Amino acid sequence: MQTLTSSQYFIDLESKHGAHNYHPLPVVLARGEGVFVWDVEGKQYFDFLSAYSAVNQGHCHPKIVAALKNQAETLTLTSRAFYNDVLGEYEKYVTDYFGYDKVLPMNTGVEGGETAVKLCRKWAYTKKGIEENKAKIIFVHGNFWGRTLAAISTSDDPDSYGGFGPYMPGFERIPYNDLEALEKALEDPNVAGFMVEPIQGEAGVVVPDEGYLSGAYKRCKEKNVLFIADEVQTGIARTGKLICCEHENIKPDILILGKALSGGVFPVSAVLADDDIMLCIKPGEHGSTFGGNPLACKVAMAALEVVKEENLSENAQQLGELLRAELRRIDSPLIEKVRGKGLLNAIIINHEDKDAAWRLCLQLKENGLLAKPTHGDKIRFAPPLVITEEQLITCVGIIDKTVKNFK
Ligand code: IF1
Repeated sequence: MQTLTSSQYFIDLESKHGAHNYHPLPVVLARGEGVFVWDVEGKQYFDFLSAYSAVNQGHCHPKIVAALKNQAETLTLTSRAFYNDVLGEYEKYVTDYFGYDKVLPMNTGVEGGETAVKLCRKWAYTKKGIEENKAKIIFVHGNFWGRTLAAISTSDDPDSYGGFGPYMPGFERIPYNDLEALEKALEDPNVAGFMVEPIQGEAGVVVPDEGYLSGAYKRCKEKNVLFIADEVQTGIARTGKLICCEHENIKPDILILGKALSGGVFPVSAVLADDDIMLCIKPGEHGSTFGGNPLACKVAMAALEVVKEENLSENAQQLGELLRAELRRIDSPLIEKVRGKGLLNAIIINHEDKDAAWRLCLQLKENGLLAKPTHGDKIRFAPPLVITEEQLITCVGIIDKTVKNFK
């Protein structure tokens, strides 16, 4: 009888005891450091997914792990029933860092989105004077902001919303990257907010036209509608700026952060806004057990310090340009398009076999690079922002070789 490889052992365990709500690439990871991860058989890989842009600072960054360890031995959770000596320090740090009056700390990205939606509705009724329960928030086709019932109620992806109805009312969807469609939607006086990813991650790294974000922001301001930026995936230096909206010099009315806010060490998300919006939520109207816990706060401050100390935005900007240029030089009909900003990139695969992107990822894995397709024919290439030019060139070599040998 063939002995089980330890990878197969772990895959079988998950299949037997875990919900089947994912279809992972068949690799079992046991260790991560910087741009590298190792599987249980000890094979090393370049991580070109970065846990969907949660480990921008690289796996197990020593400074962030040290902050976690330190606080873990001191005070991990007080709940918000009491004060503690970390939350206020973090709130000052993160609001200064991003330039807002206030932060509402949460845990996961989707909780950040839910918080932003509630805040927008609250502002609509208490400040804009929209009739109670009539507030509308505009989303765009192809959006993805998580798996809660509100998040899937705005989705046009059957895999996301199918079989989970009934859906939450008060949401409208318009085409992405279409200012005319937004203008038309904004004619409705009950519109309170427009929530958008500056680059659509899950949809396959869809980059809107230059000027779309600033045009959308301007139109929202003209109609006293809140511009809500979901920067859970594009934020924290991923696209070559601290937040992606910076590429068009706009400051979102509500900014949602998650993922790399903690460097992938702990679930940390945040909603930032100025007082006229944030103070619409009163004591007891929103929160969460772990929201703003001392452990999360210390980890997030360390993760944000690393972004500045290691110039991760600049690195993402420069190496992103290099990566796209090098990918575009690969001479293969398999690569139909290369797109992205900073180190959030994707290639679109051109092949009659609908599983080509998946099979290419399996071969990339064999060649020591981990990536995963999104929406069938797109493969996201998003390494940790600490990658060096030399490592990036090595990875381009792996991608080139794999594409050239692909059957
Ligand atoms: C999974 C996708 C990416 C996000 C944006 C909010 C959230 C996400 C722009 C919610 C989360 C994650 C979810 C994760 C895989 C990953 C993902 F493929 F699911 F769609 F990145 F594209 N806004 N995206 O991308 O944050 O609640 O997950 O912390 O496995 O579902 P979360």
